[in-house]
Amino acid sequence: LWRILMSTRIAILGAGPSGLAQLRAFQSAQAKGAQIPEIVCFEKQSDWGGLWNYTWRTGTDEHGEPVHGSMYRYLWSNGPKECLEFADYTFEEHFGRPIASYPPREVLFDYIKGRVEKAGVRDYIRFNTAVRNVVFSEATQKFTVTVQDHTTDTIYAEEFDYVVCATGHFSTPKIPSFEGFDKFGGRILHAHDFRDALEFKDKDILLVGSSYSAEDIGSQCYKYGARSIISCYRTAPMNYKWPKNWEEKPNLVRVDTDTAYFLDGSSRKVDAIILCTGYLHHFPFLADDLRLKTNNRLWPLNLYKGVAWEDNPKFFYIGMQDQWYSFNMFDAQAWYVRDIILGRIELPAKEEMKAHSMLWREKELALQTAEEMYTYQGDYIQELIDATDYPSFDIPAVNKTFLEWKYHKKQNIMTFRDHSYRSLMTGTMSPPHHTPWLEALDDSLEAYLSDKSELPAVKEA
Ligand code: FAD
Ligand code: NA7
Repeated sequence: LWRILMSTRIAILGAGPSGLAQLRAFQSAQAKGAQIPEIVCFEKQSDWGGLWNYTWRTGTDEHGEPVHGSMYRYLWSNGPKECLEFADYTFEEHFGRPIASYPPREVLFDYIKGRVEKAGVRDYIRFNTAVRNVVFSEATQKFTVTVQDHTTDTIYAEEFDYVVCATGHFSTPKIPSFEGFDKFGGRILHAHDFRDALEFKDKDILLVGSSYSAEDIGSQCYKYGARSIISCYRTAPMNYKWPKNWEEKPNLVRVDTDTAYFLDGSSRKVDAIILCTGYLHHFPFLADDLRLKTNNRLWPLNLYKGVAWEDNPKFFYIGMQDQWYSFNMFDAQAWYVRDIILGRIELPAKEEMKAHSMLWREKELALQTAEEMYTYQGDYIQELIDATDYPSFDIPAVNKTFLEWKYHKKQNIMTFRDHSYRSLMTGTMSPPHHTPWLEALDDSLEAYLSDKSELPAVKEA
């Protein structure tokens, strides 16, 4: 077995949180004395961290690649950090003390990097290297992975026994069109290309969509001084208690040069339209028989245990589900994939895998409330971590934290980030942040970690 493993090669596609989880999973087995196969991780950007690695760029990058980044300036965690904490590397370990519950992007980026720097896995990654093509040969039972190295501007191919696709699915925008878009005088952009809320200061903006991007980009624009905001929904309104200058309407029907018309017959002048209409699972570099085709949901089909490609279970996906849980779910998946590859977990026959997946799909179809949805994802994670040595953590308690988070959002969508929660890994209660989110305009790591409030000092009488 040892010899087989030593000559085995694994390709990991992408060095975002999911790909990094896969690297850390193998390194952790190695640290405990296991022999691990040869690993190559291909990352098209020049640094790791995936979406958390902020870029000002939109459209195409300096090499002509589609820009991966969908994150924007002033982005703060949209859920409590206590729900995404790594079970093997806590926030307290990283920052040396407890910190508040909703860190801005740069702080989470720092945390993600801290674990993999400690694990020493950077050398496995070939940066500036975009995956162009992945095919499997029945004859050799190997994958050929073709990549373009932008540093040397060369295209080359290598063979691998296993491939783990961790390229994310919140990067290729889903862009619907509406009547009159070709005549609208203002800017029309997708959330993927939104970068700085200050662009919309003193503007009247329209957001299409009613999920996380609409909620958060709208909140950003409100915070940084948009004059008015309309968000519109196709299926269901978000139904938060919005500030006075934010109105929620049924879906957009059409626009003309400066006005948007809605399903309820109303209309409003708007300066810009931001399509918060979600993303496509997009894998143009995969052969058709390896390509996951799904919408954004909790249980995409053809993935046994949410990770193993049932038609060819030497091919894996990490992080392809819609995400309530994020970082620790990618971990649970990565440890599970690692153990399949190391021969510690045996896969059942294809029919059995399919039947197991269908049970999860049926349960998914019955889900109605948010509470049922994150509990479902928690149950899934529990099933995975029960099978590996990933440190177990209190999933029912994480679910309870999600419930509190939901409640705080319902209470006040502009203040939910001022709340604190207890770490389920260390038991420590998070301190409150020094400045209410709505007043905290500086989102840098330094500002967040300092003790200094951004509120003007109150003069003593
Ligand atoms: P990604 O982070 O997308 O990383 C994928 C990596 O693959 C990237 O580095 C990319 O460059 C690389 N790649 C892609 N294609 C190729 C290729 N062809 N060749 C080589 N490399 C390639 N989650 C939270 O938990 N909390 C939040 O607050 C939160 N906010 C979010 C806000 C926004 C705007 C978005 C879009 C997502 C947010 N998320 C949040 C969810 C986010 O999906 C996860 O946190 C996490 O980034 C997913 O990790 P990933 O590794 O699966 O994908
Ligand atoms: P989501 O969560 O996939 O949501 C997409 C939203 O876009 C959802 O409200 C959809 O409405 C709406 N949508 C899609 N197509 C249309 C059209 N044609 N018309 C109107 N509305 C439409 O994507 P997000 O970008 O919000 O969130 C992605 C991640 O980013 C998330 O995990 C966060 O962590 C950050 P529907 O309900 O389908 O009718």
